[in-house]
Amino acid sequence: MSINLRTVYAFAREMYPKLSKETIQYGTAGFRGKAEFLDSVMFRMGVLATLRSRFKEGAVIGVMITASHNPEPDNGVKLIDPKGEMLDHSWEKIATDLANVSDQELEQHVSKIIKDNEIDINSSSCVYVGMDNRYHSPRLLKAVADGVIALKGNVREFGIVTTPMMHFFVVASNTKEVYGKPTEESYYEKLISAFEKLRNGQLENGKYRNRLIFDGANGVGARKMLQFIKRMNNSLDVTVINQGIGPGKINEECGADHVKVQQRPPVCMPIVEPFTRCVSVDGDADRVIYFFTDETGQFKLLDGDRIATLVAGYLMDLVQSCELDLRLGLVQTAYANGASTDYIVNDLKVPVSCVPTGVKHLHHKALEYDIGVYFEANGHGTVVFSDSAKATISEAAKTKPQAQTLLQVIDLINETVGDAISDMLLVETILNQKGWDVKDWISSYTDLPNQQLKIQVQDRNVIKTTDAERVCVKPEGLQDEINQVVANYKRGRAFVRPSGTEDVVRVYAEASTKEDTLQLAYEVGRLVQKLAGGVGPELVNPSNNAHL
Ligand code: NG1
Ligand code: ZN
Repeated sequence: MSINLRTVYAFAREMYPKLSKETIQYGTAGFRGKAEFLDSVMFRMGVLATLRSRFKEGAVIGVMITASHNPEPDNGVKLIDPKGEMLDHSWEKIATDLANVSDQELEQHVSKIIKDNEIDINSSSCVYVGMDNRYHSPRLLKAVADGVIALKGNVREFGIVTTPMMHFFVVASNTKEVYGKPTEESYYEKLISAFEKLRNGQLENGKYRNRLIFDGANGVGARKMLQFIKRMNNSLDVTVINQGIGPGKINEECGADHVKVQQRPPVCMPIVEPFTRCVSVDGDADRVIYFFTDETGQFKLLDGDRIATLVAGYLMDLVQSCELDLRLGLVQTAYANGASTDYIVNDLKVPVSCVPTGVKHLHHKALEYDIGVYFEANGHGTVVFSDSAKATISEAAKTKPQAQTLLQVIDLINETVGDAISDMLLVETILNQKGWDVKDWISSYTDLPNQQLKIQVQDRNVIKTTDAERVCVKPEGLQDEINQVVANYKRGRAFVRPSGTEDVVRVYAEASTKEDTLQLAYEVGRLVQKLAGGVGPELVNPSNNAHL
């Protein structure tokens, strides 16, 4: 095989010219932005994925085209490393530089990446590409594929899939199919078979009912949930809403992010009995949250923290009942509700760590435990089991039925990344086994009221943080002012950080009452506007006082 890097330049110039001069960054979950400016980025990520595959001696690298929970006009791309992890941090800068060089510099730049990383450009490579159901995704997928072809790499297209399915396919292939086959059918088969074994024909138990509303966010999750339902032997009674076949747009007034941040149900909710379990996933189905309304019609949220505590408590019980010596730990971010952290430490007595936002950070930390449970409050998370934990559990399963259950639970979990549908099936399994309804689940602890704000600033990168984003070190003085404000509120906590997926600074606040929380978020938001170059409209004071 002889590869001429001129081809890369020719492709780029003729088909994927770089239209935007604005710098684009590989952020919390890859590149994101308005779809019309992403063609050149996608082409270059096809090139990069091929180089990465060659760097990894021909292992499969995944490319997922999605903007997850962002609005419909946005799209994005993230790379998946051979073990199913997000692209290694050391290559994020390479990705950012490659996405930003001019078309004229491209050939030389690719040649430099090859040289710096000692890549054998003539070796074999394989890239898997998948996309969400945004209308611009097929065009962008072709750009990625052309990037691979420009370097004479092998590309396999999976069409419309969820993000976690892509991670599954990559791991399946790189483990020589020990994890499953890299096909959609094998993915369904693995999860459904584990779920149905764990149910063992018991559809209802105690206060657990089999019925569920599933909000698909008009995204990929809706389509794939319908596929699950077709293949399941009525083991769950699921009604899918926001299926993405009507006029509704992806994530608009629906989906996990909307429900979590707005703290209200999605559009198109049918009338259901109070306390019916409802689930919302995001546009690419890697996040899941639960919600319900009580007998007075009040909306109640069961977010990623709730799922994490439910799962950790359940796994802890199983491990203890099998008398296994395994270290179980839980990983959260600063967005975790303070009440959930207290509950984990004081009641569950499970070690907990806090890491910066972004599942790559959570995943890495979770790998330090034998059994690592990680969830972002927004519902993105999973459980990872070390190889030695798996071996210990397999050994115990020869004599202990609880260890057999644990093995089936491992099969039900998509360990490669947060997977909304797999997580949901796990929650359903746990609630069924415990005989719990949502009232039982929510009563384990009481969430502190919390509020998030998005603040527009001139340049969000003026904000620098430390201590898992809980402390802001720049602009100077901002943290001191935040501390002074927070001190006025009972159980008050607040922090600010630049978003890695949107051009905003995020503010998080919690306190003992809803009113205090809104006021605290407002006051911190105003501080960001004042000290970090706010450009947006003035925030509205929730207590309707004059400006602070
Ligand atoms: P940013 O925009 O960096 O806050 C958001 C989520 C992350 C993660 C990424 C990737 C919040 C507060 N932030 O990141 O947790 O899920 O998107 O999708 O929910
Ligand atoms: Zn997502």
